[in-house]
Amino acid sequence: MKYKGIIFDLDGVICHTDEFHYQAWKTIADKQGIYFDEIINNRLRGVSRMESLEIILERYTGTPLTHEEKLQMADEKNEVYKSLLMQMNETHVTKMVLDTLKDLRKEGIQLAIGSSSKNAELILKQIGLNNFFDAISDGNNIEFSKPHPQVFLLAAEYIALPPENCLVIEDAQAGIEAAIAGGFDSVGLGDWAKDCGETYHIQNFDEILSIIRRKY
Ligand code: B16
Ligand code: MG
Repeated sequence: MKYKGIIFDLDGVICHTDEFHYQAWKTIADKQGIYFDEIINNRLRGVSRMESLEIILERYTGTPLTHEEKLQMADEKNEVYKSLLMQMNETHVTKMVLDTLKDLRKEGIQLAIGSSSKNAELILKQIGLNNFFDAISDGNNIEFSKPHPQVFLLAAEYIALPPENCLVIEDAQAGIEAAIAGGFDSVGLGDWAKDCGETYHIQNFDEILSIIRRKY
């Protein structure tokens, strides 16, 4: 098999937290009187927290904010977001995702997480997958976030495989770009990671199995 390891993005691939991100950013934006909607929220997929804030601030018209004020807004958003994450539990992972992960494990594939989120460990704990993956590379161990490839390169290093033997699964354009920049083949899952250079495109998570089992 060509792929000996799979690096999964977390938000939008293993589980869905975009609604929580939206609600948390909306709380902050409303407080500051900044226009924010679901369309702008779609631009935040896979993008780091501070870069997300900069996208939201494109609509800000008040006096220029200092770096400290921006950090405070991002911290405030994160507190709201973390309290929303408390609603998550095992039911936030679909049976299809769980069954596919178990089947991939049976195939002897190394399974890693490559997420921009600094809350990846908390999310994995909430959904009951904190002890499942062989390695976790997330927003806490990187200097540069997607579309920079660092998070995936570190994940590959953690599972001791070169990029050419790993497959990256992503739901966002920034993630596909990061995979390409790191020399990884990639799978775009769903409508937000389509026609952006992905090696394969799928609509359902279990289609990963047929890609992995393909003869090259
Ligand atoms: P946090 P992923 C990303 O996770 C989210 O898609 C993105 O919307 C979020 O801004 C980013 O994590 C940072 O998250 O504020 O929790 O550190 O898709 O790379 O798993
Ligand atoms: Mg994602």
